[in-house]
Amino acid sequence: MAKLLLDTLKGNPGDRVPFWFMRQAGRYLPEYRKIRATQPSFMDFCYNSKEATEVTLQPIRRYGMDGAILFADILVVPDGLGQKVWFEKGFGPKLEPVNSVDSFSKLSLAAFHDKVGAVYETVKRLRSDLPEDVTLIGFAGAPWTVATYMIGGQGSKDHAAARQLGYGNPELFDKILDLLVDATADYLCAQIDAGADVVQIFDSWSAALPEPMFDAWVTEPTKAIVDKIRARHSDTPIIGFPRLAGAKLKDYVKATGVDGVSLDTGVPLNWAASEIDESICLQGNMDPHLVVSGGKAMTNEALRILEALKGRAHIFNLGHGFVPETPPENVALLAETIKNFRR
Ligand code: 1CP
Repeated sequence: MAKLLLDTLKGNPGDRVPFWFMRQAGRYLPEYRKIRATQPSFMDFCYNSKEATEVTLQPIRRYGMDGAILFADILVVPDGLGQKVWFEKGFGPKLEPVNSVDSFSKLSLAAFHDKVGAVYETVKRLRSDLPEDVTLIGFAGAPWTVATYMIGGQGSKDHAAARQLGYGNPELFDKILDLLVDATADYLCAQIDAGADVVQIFDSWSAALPEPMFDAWVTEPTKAIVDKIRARHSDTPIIGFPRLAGAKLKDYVKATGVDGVSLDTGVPLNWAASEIDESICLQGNMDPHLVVSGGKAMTNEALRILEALKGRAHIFNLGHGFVPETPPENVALLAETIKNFRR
């Protein structure tokens, strides 16, 4: 059976614009919160294949998205490398920082696939449980974004610890990025082997890096991952998401060789449509906060986005993930609006 989202990424769009939403599985859904409450910790939840499969399917049952994104987290990769990772209630992720030769020396690829194997099992289950026309999206964080957590030991606004290590100890910093390139490429290839149709690489914190650092820390590691995946799975489309990259987006797309690019909310669509090669599928880019208020303001904005990219290969999505306070009925109205639009 045809998969509209996968076909659109491969350059064969249909008469409807396919859609999925970042964080479509998550706290805005009561059925997600119910399962979340039964899990001892967030990392345990990511490695519980049965429940991870269930929460991946929940939004598809409600809204009929064209794509299902695997439920897991970008911090599964450092965990697989042997770094201690945990989530604190009301705070977010915490990691034992990797910021010295000594702490780096404890990381290794040796046990990686064993440690994260439950994620591959989730992908296999999804492959058999998903409706045949739904595209299964695997994902990982890009090395720079994952490194900001690994080095800082937690989320931060300015990623000071990672930037300062990158400037102050480039040798160690490059070793961290190189290890992440290898681990992430292997991890994504294993998701494809298990049944993922498409993979997305999230570089959520690529904003405001100086140009040479953006090239070295964002673009080059992503290109290395794309090349490694292509060598083993030449047919699997790859979506890049260099969030808030601004004008650097254009060169990122060219240099990395991604098949699709996810646009954050601030990217002007006319600019993207004219500056990014037509062979590249554009994904995005509704403001997730507009789905909190909903109504005509939301549906008009959805139609503006759909019209602006009419004629292009386009996957409708948000510019970033749903926030927890999103009313589920607004998501239903948004999904209907997109499904009823003809390109
Ligand atoms: O307890 C909970 O339910 C916590 C909420 C949550 C969820 C639902 C977290 C914690 N992670 C996830 C799942 C998740 N994370 C998915 C699953 C699929 C889906 O989109 O439905 C994906 C793709 C991610 C990716 C992810 N995790 C990113 C990249 C995308 C983005 O949002 O920018 C990042 C940065 C993370 C780190 C993360 N995970 C969770 C938190 C609270 C954070 C920290 C965010 C921060 O530093 O501000």
